Amino acid sequence: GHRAAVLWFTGLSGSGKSTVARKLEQRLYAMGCQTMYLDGDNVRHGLNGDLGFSPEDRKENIRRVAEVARLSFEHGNLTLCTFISPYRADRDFARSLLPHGRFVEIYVKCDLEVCKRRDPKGLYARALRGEIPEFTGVSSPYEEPESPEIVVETDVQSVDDIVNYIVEELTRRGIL
Ligand code: GGZ
Repeated sequence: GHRAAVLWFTGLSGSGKSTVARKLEQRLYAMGCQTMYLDGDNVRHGLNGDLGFSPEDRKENIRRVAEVARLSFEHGNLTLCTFISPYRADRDFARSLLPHGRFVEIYVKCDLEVCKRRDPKGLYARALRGEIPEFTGVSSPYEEPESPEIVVETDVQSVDDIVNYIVEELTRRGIL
């Protein structure tokens, strides 16, 4: 069993948020946990298809998904959210919707140069050519978390090690 919680992954594009969250969700499912997964790229094609990447639109993007995460939490799910969520104030808003201890901020740390090198969708290359305005890390800021519950480093640790570490931390925190 598990206690409901929101696992909020934040980090640069290409940092590995979705890779880690997908692996973790598989692991949680195998443990018998009831999960829900909200992903930036996905949500932006549907629910938030009307939003772009200005600071105001990112704020609204996070506001809506934070509300959906709250509903999912209230339903009893371990809710995984992967959004760049570059602004501290927006992440703190998401945190404010949940009871103390039930919002777990996971900073998926990865050197910007490594993200640019990975560039799985070629977005950094396009952004560097000036073809994508307000691209996080290139022409739009990323505010690092100041006191996240969990920090993982995808340019240092393997995905399996990271998933094991998160499971340990969630256990230590009484969520698993
Ligand atoms: C950042 C952008 C941008 C701009 C498109 N800036 O790596 P991806 O491709 O698959 O995931 C990124 C996704 C970011 O959406 P989020 O909802 O997570 O962003 S935020 O929390 O800041 O609202 C990236 C793609 O959309 N993408 N344009 N300008 N990422």
